[in-house]
Amino acid sequence: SISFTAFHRHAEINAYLDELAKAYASRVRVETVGKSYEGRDIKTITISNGDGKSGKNVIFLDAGIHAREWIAPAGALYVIYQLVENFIPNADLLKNYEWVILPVVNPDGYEYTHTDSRMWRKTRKPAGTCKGTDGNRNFDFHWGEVGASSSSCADTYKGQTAFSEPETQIVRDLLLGLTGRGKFYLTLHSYGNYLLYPWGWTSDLPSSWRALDEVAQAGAAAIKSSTGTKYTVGSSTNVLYAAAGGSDDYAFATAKFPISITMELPAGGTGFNPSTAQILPFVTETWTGIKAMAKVVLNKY
Ligand code: 0X9
Ligand code: ZN
Repeated sequence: SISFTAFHRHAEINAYLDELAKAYASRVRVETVGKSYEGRDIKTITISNGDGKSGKNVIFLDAGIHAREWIAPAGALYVIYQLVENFIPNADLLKNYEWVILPVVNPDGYEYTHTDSRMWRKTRKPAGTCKGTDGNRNFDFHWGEVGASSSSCADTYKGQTAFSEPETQIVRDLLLGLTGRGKFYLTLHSYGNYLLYPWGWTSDLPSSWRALDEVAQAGAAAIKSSTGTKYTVGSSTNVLYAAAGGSDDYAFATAKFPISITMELPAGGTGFNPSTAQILPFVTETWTGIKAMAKVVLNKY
């Protein structure tokens, strides 16, 4: 098991996934899907109900593309913990769906925020005079058109090319591999209590925006009634800002996930650094919202 009273290092997170793969071999598969720039193993966990049926629809969840947003990987771990170690009450969520979860997209940056610089956001690959690319500006959909910097020293650096980073290539390949089966892409960030859907690159709404809005509103309503926490729902551009090259737009437009949502978890009054006492309440209410969104998706697709 894993605790929700501390933020865990990347090696501990990978060890937890491997432990689950051993202990729950019939329902869990852990794969090393590639390596980060600095050579860390990037792992996914695929969770099923163990009925042996293949080709089910998929919910794909990732977190930690932004290094300093520590509550996001914690939220992904809580989803894993619930679906695997608390399977019976959550069995409906796995009846016709598999969940593929990548809890730390950017382990080099995540580790760097633990060892050197708490507010680091980007990957760690050298680029020009500075290090690191904003993974959420590096996807090849309207790449670099808006809300992204061309300066390698900026926090929102778009990268030397689209998909210049091994970490975004890994997410790209996972998403494209799920085209057709992939119905819900959810990417966890912090902070600000937002449930955001495409587009992030234009203020126009996609033609299917009502379906996106229905899912996001269900998440916000469930959280509101559980803890009173308010989430703002809308398109990324319209409720936050325009920023192209995000994983959410790519999953929606290119990998054809019909539902694609960015969830910005709460700050806890301390921005990217909630206290360890806030981890469990935050991830618990996040899970309430994720379950509500997943239920809409699995009834719809
Ligand atoms: O700017 C971002 O990448 C996200 N906010 S954060 O504070 N976590 O950095 C929002 C991304 C919304 N999606 C797109 N703009 N595509
Ligand atoms: Zn972020």
